[in-house]
Amino acid sequence: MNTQVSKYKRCLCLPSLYFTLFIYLFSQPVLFSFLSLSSLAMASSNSNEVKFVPEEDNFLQRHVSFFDRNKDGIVYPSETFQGFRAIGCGYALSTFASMFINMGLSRQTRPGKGFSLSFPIEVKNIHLAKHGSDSGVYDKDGRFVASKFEEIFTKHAHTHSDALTKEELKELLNANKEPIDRKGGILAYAEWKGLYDLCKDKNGLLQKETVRAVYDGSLFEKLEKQRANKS
Ligand SMILES: [Ca+2]
Repeated sequence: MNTQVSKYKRCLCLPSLYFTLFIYLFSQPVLFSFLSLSSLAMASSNSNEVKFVPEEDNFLQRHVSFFDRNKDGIVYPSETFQGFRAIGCGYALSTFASMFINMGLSRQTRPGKGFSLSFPIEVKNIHLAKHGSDSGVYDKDGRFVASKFEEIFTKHAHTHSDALTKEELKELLNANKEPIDRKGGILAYAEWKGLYDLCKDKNGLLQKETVRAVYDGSLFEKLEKQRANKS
């Protein structure tokens, strides 16, 4: 697991990825400055409110709650940034992720509410941002479906029972792809491809325990503790 974690962190430093991120960020300096200041103010103003506790069996809420740094149930861009920094990501990747994730998910998690330039993500509604063509490991409410998780490996882990090769991952994606759901298919591909590239071990295998740790967010907590112990 430690080897996989080290690999994960090394991969976050890919020069080409940083170059792409910098190009994007330099094209949006005014917007990002505004977002950062407004979301920092919002996160700070909520620091004394009742703490939000994700449901124990709701892995999707637990996954997202890692980034809710003040545990008020809302993830602002500044908190997403802090979360990525906490697990060892660089400034550029953390900045890009905070904008991309919050701008992409905010509206769906706030049903019936108006557009907000602070781009808050409501953790309790994160299941509303789920997309199609996924593995079904998160149910419609975001709860972990153990049988679906096991099914990933019983159906597609042909070479090793507790890990996926690159080809087996392609097989999984093709099996999950819904015919008329192009958007969901692209998102699923991006998520699994990113997970594989970042977390595969030295033999090119995506280990079962790593995949599970991503689903419940415990991989993030492990990375944060490892980073804190080193400093
Ligand atoms: Ca928060």
